[in-house]
Amino acid sequence: MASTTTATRSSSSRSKKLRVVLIPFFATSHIEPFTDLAIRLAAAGSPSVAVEATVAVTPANVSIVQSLLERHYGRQRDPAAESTIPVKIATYPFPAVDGLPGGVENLGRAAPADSWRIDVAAFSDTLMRPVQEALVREQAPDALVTDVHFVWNVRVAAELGVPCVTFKVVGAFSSLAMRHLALVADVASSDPDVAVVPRFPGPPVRIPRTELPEFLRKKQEVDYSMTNTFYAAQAACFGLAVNTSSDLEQEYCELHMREGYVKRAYFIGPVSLRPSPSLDAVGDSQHCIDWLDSKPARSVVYLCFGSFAPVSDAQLQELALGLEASGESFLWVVRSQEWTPPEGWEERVGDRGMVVTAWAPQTAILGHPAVGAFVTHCGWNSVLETVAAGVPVLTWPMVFEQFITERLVTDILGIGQRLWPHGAGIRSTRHIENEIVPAQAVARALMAFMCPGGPGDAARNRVMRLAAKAHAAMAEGGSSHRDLRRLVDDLLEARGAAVAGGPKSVQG
Ligand SMILES: *[C@@H]1O[C@H](CO)[C@@H](O)[C@H](O)[C@H]1NC(C)=O
Ligand SMILES: CC(=O)N[C@H]1CO[C@H](CO)[C@@H](O)[C@@H]1O
Repeated sequence: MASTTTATRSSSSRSKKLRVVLIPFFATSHIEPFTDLAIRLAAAGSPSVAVEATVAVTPANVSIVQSLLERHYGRQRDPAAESTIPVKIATYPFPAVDGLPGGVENLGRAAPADSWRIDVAAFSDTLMRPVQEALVREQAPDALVTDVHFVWNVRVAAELGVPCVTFKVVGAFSSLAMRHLALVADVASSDPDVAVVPRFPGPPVRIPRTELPEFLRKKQEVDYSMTNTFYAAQAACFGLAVNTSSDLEQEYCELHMREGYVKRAYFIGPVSLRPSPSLDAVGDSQHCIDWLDSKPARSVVYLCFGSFAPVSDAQLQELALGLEASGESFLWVVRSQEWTPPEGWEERVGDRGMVVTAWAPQTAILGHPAVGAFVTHCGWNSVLETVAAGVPVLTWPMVFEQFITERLVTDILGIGQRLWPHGAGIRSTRHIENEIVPAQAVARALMAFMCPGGPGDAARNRVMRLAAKAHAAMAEGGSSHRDLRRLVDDLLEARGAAVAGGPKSVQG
């Protein structure tokens, strides 16, 4: 009986519903923000128009979406209750990729030597388009939100006559710096080993070539027609949404529209102001918080290098010794299951340090008064989270665009410092080129940063001001809140236009 009622209700209210399908790239750092966007779009619906969002993933990654939904809506045991949740999950098959074992569908799961295969698959029209297109046609949504990799979705959406929005999980500064480095002739740099981001607002951004993402390091060899296709797709689609706020990256946000890179732009970050999830008191999580509770305010250094960060055992060793030598208290998230600390280290460090090898509740940790600094790889999600929490950072970038984001954090926003100073040694996006940061350098950087009245305090003042702005942007009437509403309104209007005029003719 209950199910009949539900079915009738949903078919009769079809016209009053905005159905959005969201398709993230195969990495946890993309799947989570996409899921969060789905939740926020659903919440932005009104009594007259319900928004139903479906996150489309491959089977092996369903659990990532599922656990976020459970954290947000609570665990639903009863299927009838589950059907009332406005965010759904749809799956499509991950194609067979040469060299990847079956079931490996996530950057964090692939062996380091294989992760490029996931990237190649994601950009492949022949591998990916058929499975995603079939899914989109079957779902027949009113709007599509796609990750930047899947350029064909813009065309698929046009064929269906629905708007397609690109959602970027990396901030405006880094993504535009990469765009300019790829496509604008680099004339400013006199040093062949250092790139200067061309035609960029703000102070000059200089980056040693070893610190650039792989596709930019190969500038000589790479065929940029692919990159052009990529940006052409962004220009052709309905609009661009970015997980940032105009307060945080104003000049760079404005550049999108000023340069005509996109038709519409929505800056909807930085973080969701949802009540922080009740820690499901699973051992480690609660244990971290209890341990932090026992420490004085701003006395603990928190270290975490994200869900995909290849750190060698030799580096972990130096880091451990550096933490020991610094005398500071620390909470350290180590992803490697195999690594064991140096002989006698745990005893010597005692209660001053805590090592977590499982998932750590980062938002709750950053929000804890005992945390005084964050040693971060500058992944965009971590940057947003530390800004929202008002915690200053020591930067230790590793891969992708993280070295670029570091410049925003240290040189533009001034909310932290490099852990390993400029000129101290070679840092690289290629694992094998990286020099090992020695223990003494780690100890020295932590002690200087944590010293009262030192650079850490100055950075804290700035990040606390940004935190206040971030919260204001997300609150009712703030810029990010308004942008999210505008996105929903624009999609509704586009749907209205499509219904009135029939599917748009396909261009190009
Ligand atoms: C934006 O990033 C923050 C920080 O990681 C994350 O909590 C939030 O879910 C993201 N929001 C969206 C809509 O992507
Ligand atoms: C099989 C596979 O790749 N699944 C992964 C999806 O992502 C989560 C989070 O990184 C992994 O735990 C799964 O193993």
